[in-house]
Amino acid sequence: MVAALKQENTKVLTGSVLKKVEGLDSDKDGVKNIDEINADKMPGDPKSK
Ligand SMILES: [Ca+2]
Repeated sequence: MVAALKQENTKVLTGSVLKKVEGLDSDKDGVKNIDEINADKMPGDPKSK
């Protein structure tokens, strides 16, 4: 997430930043970020999926 924000040169969570990270599994719990977001879970917390 932080890398994607730097890449976009912004600290604002834009749609394009979300698009870049939604296919990733930031917390490595086996569930993609987009699936965690849609399920109202936290993509940065491996205990939340
Ligand atoms: Ca995850």
